[in-house]
Amino acid sequence: MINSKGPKTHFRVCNLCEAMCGLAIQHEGDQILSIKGDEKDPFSKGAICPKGAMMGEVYKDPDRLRKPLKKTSNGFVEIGWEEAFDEVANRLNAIRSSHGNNAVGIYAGNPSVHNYGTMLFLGGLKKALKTQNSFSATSMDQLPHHFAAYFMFGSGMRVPIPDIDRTQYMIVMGANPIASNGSLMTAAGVDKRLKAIQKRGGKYVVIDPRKTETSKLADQHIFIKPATDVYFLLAMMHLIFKNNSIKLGHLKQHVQGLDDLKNVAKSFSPEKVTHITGISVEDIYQIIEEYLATEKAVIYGRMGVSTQDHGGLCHWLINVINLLTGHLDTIGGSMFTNPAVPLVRNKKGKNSFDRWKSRVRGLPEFEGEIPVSTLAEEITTEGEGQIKAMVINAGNPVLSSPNGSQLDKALSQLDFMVSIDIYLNETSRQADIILPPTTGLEIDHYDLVFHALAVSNDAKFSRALFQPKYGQLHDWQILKALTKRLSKKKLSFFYRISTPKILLNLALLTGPYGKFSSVTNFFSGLSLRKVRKSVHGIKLGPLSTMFPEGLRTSNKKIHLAPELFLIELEKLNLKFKDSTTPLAQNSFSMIGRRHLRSNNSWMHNTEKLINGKNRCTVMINSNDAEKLGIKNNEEVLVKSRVGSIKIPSELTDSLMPGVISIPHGFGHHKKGTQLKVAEANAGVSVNDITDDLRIDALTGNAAFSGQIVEIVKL
Ligand SMILES: Nc1nc2c(c(=O)[nH]1)N[C@H]1C(S)=C(S)[C@@H](COP(=O)(O)OP(=O)(O)OC[C@H]3O[C@@H](n4cnc5c(=O)[nH]c(N)nc54)[C@H](O)[C@@H]3O)O[C@H]1N2
Ligand SMILES: Nc1nc2c(c(=O)[nH]1)N[C@H]1C(S)=C(S)[C@@H](COP(=O)(O)OP(=O)(O)OC[C@H]3O[C@@H](n4cnc5c(=O)[nH]c(N)nc54)[C@H](O)[C@@H]3O)O[C@H]1N2
Ligand code: SF4
Ligand SMILES: [Mo]
Repeated sequence: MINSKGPKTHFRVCNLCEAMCGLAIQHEGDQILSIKGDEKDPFSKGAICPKGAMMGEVYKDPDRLRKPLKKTSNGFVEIGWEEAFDEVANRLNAIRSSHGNNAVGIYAGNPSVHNYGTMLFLGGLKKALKTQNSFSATSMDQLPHHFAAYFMFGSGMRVPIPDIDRTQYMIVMGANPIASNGSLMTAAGVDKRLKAIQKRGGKYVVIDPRKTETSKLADQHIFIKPATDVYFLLAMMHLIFKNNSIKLGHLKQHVQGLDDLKNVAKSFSPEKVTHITGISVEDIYQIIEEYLATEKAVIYGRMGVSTQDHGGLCHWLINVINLLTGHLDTIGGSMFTNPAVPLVRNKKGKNSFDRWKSRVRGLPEFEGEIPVSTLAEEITTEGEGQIKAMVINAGNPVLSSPNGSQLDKALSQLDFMVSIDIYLNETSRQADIILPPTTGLEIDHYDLVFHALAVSNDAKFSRALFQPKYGQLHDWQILKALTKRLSKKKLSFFYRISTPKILLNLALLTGPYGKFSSVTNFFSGLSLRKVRKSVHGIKLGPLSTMFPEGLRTSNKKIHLAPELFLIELEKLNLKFKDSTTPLAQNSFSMIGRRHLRSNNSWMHNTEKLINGKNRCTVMINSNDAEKLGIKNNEEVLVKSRVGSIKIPSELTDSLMPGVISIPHGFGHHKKGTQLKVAEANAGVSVNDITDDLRIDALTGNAAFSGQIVEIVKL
């Protein structure tokens, strides 16, 4: 609550990315005077990045929507909330009655997981919709992590996190935490944490096709050809078995499938994989020797090894290698969190794989969702179960999903679309109704997801700094209002009275730190009241050993060699040649990149953040550019099967020869949006050339990295 008498400091956590930085916000009334890192936050210790400092800009942004919009023949007009909810419910219910439940699809974008209200109330809406056509950003992001966790440990949320604060040797593959601030490794101030490894005499090594911000500070950087990590990991496993370096430690009695693993890596010696990966035999031996010789060591793989052809195999192999060598569930290795609100429930989860398939391409469902790469075809392919309407929650898939321009066209063909979004942007412009929630400084917050993916166990609750104006509603209130209107069953009394705070309190009380006393019949321990009182956050302790108790497989064993993974590996084995055909001179393998001053597709509206140099460029290795006669900052055409974009070049020596890099989230020039992004910063969308047919065959995850594209000098 704000009190306008004199400056005050409000403490909260930044929910823009995964890092969970504590913020200290000085304000007078609703004037923000400064936003700094909260030095007293025991987790983030004062860390902040330029995005967190811009939360006030998002709050004030005049382009942000405050009232529901309805599309008319004269463009969008403001309408009241009740009218908007009724219109959405009537249209969706009519479509469901004539075409069935699957005719309504739902997509949840990235900010959904950064909002506890959405996390607690989106499930209800999905249940009410009863559709098999549920999509999210997960299947163009971290799906392989969940997939490997589900098949190996029995729960998709039992995802191992690198114990960065205690490790002595960290292999970073396909992640650039110094720009991204870390992912599936919530670690505010990650730069300091990486430097601390070096200060205590350890090392960190980066394996990446680009010498990134993270690589530049590393002890060693090794180039790898995009999407060939699986071969490097197989070579590691090959040597582990060959040298008999298996150390199962406390997990010895709790694994199955060790014998099945023995043979799989036989044909992948370092000598055999060197050409395909571009990593020298010496480098492969050196990395493996150092990793094996260090007691506290860990392999950490992220985006670059997730969104590529073999993302599923990569994350499985990373877990397997960490485990076989005594680096899983051990201090300084890859560990598991014990958050105050557990996402892994006590009982073994229900079967969550292949209960249905996507209609057109036949891809299996995983944890209730089908891959987002199939969304456009599910809308445009006629037949029973065709998607006729979409609910899009906090997502901008026109810019973020592969072959975004195809999806843009598909969305325009829908009978009805509703977006729950704070902007009229590239995706929501296709909606018939836009429902704009509060965001950022206007919401209470508790990181349900990222406490569960953090490098230590902590709890922190943030109160809203500003109360909603203009009759705005929170995300959860919008979701609840829609659920009430769309549910065919009578909703329980508890659901009707529940709020995020009630649910959070209950989850904390029944969680591992909330104690129930059978004497007093009362809960003691951690409650929402206690967490709220500690405005800087509460430390609950370091990561600790979780297995075998933490296993959720039915036989309480770790499944080292799940059948699906072995079958996929066998296919890889059959295709494997230890050489690659050289690419034509103007063909390149494409990767992405993130910049500290941008956040996927939607913070480009914050002028102060994005101003300055145009960051939407195609980076090309200087020698490659010279061969093609391309100069720095020259507009070139980049072409793929699905389309082409014109984009300025940025010559660099930081890219591996034969590789180009283009960031995603740009392309803000589309007609019909209400954004003020300056022309110079609007850029183009790389996802107009990424191919929706390129997926990781095992998981269905989008394969952005390693797509072959052509560069044409104009
Ligand atoms: N080529 C390529 N494509 C990629 C990636 C890549 O590396 N390369 N990365 C992928 C990854 S990892 C991800 S996570 C996806 C992201 O994909 P998306 O989630 O589809 O895209 P975002 O850019 O995060 O868009 C978020 C949307 O939510 C809205 N929003 C912001 N805050 C709120 C809020 O509080 N409430 C509501 N209701 N809406 C809000 C924004 O206005 C915006 O429209 O992109 C993926 N796409
Ligand atoms: N500033 C900023 N921070 C963000 C975001 C943002 O847009 N901007 N987005 C947030 C989101 S949604 C996510 S998911 C996280 C992602 O966080 P990270 O996982 O750290 O993702 P990236 O920064 O994209 O780093 C991926 C790295 O993989 C490398 N790479 C690409 N292909 C390959 C390959 O085939 N093999 C190997 N070994 N490496 C490869 C790239 O060069 C790049 O350095 O970041 C989050 N944080
Ligand atoms: S690193 Fe992430 S959590 Fe920290 S201030 Fe920046 S955007 Fe916010
Ligand atoms: Mo992401």
